[in-house]
Amino acid sequence: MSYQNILFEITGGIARITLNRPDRLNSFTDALHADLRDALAKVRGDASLRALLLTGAGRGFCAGQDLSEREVPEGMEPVDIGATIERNYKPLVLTLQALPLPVVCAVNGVAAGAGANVALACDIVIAAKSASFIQAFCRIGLLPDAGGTYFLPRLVGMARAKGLALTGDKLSAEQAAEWGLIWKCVEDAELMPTVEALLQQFAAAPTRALAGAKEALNAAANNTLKAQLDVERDLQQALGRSDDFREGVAAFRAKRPPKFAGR
Ligand code: T3D
Repeated sequence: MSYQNILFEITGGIARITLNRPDRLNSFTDALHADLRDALAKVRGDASLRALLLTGAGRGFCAGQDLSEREVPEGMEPVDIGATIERNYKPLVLTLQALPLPVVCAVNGVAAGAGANVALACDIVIAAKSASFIQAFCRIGLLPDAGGTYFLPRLVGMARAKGLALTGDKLSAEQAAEWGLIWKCVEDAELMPTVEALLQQFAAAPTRALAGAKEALNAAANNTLKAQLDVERDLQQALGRSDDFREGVAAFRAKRPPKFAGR
């Protein structure tokens, strides 16, 4: 599957998307968003998939919006960025959150602006030690978007969220892992082997159970305990009828490793 701005491949039940504008640190253009939208629609439509990887080509993960698309010549009206957020960033973040499989983000280098927050919209974020996270918005007169004001306080608490958003300071990958912003920080050379091992683990996992856990945890952000117990009951009820649950119990009873089909 060939695109101008991303690499996209599917092998062994795993979809892999690589943002591919390395000379511009994989910043988002309208064209890149269109490629991503198309690839993610394919992922959504393929029930055989067990995991998705998002990463970047070259030395950066993603530097957010390509600012060359936002320069306003004297006397011209600025781009309506409410409209571009509605068209591009909002559906991207909502799609990553709603996909019924684990989305792993391998942050291979700097993640700035919407690039940082799209990473945070993924389920498991693993960063190379040399990577960093920058809420760069305040440096150019904007506020964190692409879900930044939602994810940051939930992940690291309000004090750190405000510190990051109001200073635009660079946060190292190591500090991000210590703060709980991301799952893990690993040596640069270990990034792709670590991510690949996790993708293989997910490809053999009970995919519906992982999707259920993801859905329930995402719902918990805004639920009361009672509502959340209802969410767990309903999702678990469906999982109780799945082939993978039957197999999991049978394998446990037979003292053998389970062989999950992902349904
Ligand atoms: O607009 C809407 O629709 C609303 C949504 C907004 C979402 C947003 O993301 S707003 C925030 C946009 N992003 C930024 O403000 C970050 C801009 N980039 C940087 O601050 C720095 O590039 C980094 C801190 C990320 C990395 O710095 P460094 O020193 O490692 O690299 P560099 O030299 O600055 O960048 C390398 C090249 O990429 C360079 O081009 P050149 O000089 O080699 O020709 C640079 O201009 C280009 N580049 C980096 N980021 C962007 C970019 N070009 C266009 N847009 C970028 N965002």
